[in-house]
Amino acid sequence: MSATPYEALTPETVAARLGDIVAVSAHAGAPETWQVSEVGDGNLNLVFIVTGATGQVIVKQALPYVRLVGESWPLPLKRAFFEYNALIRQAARAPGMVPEVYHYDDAQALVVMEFLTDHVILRQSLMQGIRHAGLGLFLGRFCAQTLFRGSDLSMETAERKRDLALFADNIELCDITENLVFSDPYFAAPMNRHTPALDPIVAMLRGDRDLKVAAQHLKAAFANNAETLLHGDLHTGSVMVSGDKARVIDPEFATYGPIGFDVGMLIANFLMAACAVPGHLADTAEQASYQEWILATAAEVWDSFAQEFTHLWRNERKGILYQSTLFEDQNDALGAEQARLDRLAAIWRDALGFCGVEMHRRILGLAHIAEYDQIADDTLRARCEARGLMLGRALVIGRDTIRSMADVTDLARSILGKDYL
Ligand code: SR1
Ligand code: MG
Repeated sequence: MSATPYEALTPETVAARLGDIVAVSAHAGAPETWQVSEVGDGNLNLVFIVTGATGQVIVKQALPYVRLVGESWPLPLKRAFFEYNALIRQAARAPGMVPEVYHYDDAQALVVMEFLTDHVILRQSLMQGIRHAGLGLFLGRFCAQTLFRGSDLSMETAERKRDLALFADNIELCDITENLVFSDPYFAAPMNRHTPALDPIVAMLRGDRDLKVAAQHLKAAFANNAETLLHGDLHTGSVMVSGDKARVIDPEFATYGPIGFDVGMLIANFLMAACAVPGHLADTAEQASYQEWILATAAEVWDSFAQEFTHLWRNERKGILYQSTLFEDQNDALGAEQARLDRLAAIWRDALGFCGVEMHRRILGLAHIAEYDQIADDTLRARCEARGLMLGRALVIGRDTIRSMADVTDLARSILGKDYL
């Protein structure tokens, strides 16, 4: 179908338009048997589940505009190209952690990929109070493997520079992040919205010069520090889970940026889920216990990231940075360890900052999260969101002095126990 000009699919046209692609029918069976439903609940794309006689596949197609807003906000189809290229790199760098790609069509801006049987979006699971064993471990390892192996710590530098140039063209999606995450929350940008009861806190945050400056320092790091290939939108809506199994999806925002960005965004989404627990679980003892599980999982993300990063540093450091020629080969393993600790400290500081701004933009900006939005009671929602805003601020402002995940979870516990309205 690549000769055909782009046309958005519908459930009715999927079989006619994809039925003769062997890579698809090999998984779903003969097109006459297909049943197709559109299930996209994200902000940008169409997502179809194709169920056939022999199996299921996912068809994800970019729309030429932002689905959340409509045709008034055009968005290039080439994001499918970046998603495809990111997925195949992640599959190589973190085997078994992302869906397998079966087929890519550039002209139709679509990727056909593995259907993850029985999996649900992690965000949904977190609203139901479900625990997933080993989730933090998995996500921390995913971050370390993709972020280390996409950087000059690991890659052959010519290949990294080619990838840097390739993903630098993901301009419009970077522009979304640059505006929606780092700038819009800190002034009354046209597409922003927030729960009205938060007005006094919002005014306080927008009048906080140190916070505004810090957010711009973080934006500078995101825009300028092309350290590694990021997932670029690693929140709990980009993770699918089934019991103790998990996969990471949706890397269409992939770009070269600072290692701490993915890690910080991910931790932010766990912290926000913890803030939103009173809006979803009725029993107060259950609320407290589930919040503890979420905080422990957030801590596990960082701990397992740092542990896997350390393993990769010691065993796979074959790029142009911190060469073993200068350290281990000179009988100076301690030098390599000192450098590793310095790098991890810099990633940690960045991650705390990115974590804080992500918490702000999901409450004050255009793109909110279901955990907050699905709390019907305005006052309860505002109470939960206020804690998220205050925790976000504490992380951004405190990123030089907060030393460990234990500090973060202590801070979170203290803020979860307060009422800011
Ligand atoms: C206009 S797109 C809004 C948000 O949706 C995506 O999932 C990204 O998080 C983006 O910032
Ligand atoms: Mg997405």
